[in-house]
Amino acid sequence: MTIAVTAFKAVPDFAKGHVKDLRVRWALEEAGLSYDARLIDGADQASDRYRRWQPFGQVPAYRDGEVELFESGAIVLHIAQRSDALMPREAAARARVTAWVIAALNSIEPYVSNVIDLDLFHDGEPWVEGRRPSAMAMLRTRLDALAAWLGEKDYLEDRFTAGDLIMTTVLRDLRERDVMSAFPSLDAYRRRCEARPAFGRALDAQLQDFEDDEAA
Ligand SMILES: N[C@@H](CCC(=O)N[C@@H](CS)C(=O)NCC(=O)O)C(=O)O
Repeated sequence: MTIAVTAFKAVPDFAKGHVKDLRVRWALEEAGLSYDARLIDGADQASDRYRRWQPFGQVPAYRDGEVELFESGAIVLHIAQRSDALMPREAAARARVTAWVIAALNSIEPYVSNVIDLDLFHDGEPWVEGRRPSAMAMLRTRLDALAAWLGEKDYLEDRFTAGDLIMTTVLRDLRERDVMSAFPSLDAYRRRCEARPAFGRALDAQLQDFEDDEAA
């Protein structure tokens, strides 16, 4: 059975290249697995049929011959468990990949999202001025710790894994915001991971689907 991944037909420009199906597309590209992108719109999101696949109506959802899944982290871990390209074979090393996937989603992403939320969705609202300094301070604390862990290493562990894949997608959501200039090693890490050919193919595929929809 061909692997299916859901993605949006259309999004605002600021979201292009940042929609979370990118994580799954990237993992599949690293693993050398082909897939069909199932493009959905608002009506699909709200439908009972789609909610049975993705309870929150979000993208991505994923299906292969074995499982039906939602949550990008769970999907990427599922793919990683089947691919040496994303996870080593040794049990202790595999457990650490899981830890880094969860760290990216649970210990870094909420603080990135707080700042993105203020800048993209509440820009100019009067309360933002009071909230932004503490959101930035918390984000910087987490990025400091991440940079300290990374040190001189190329990757979070001793090779590229699904943990780096998810962490990169979290960090790139900061886009070129000033905060990243204070963390040159993290910025270089993000760029190193984004330079992987599999990332390029995944990004191109997401952007191409939006272009095709606009041309239709
Ligand atoms: N925790 C979910 C989050 C998925 C998510 O936020 N998807 C966004 C697109 S990047 C979405 O579908 N937004 C529309 C909505 O929430 O209704 C995951 O990682 O899969």
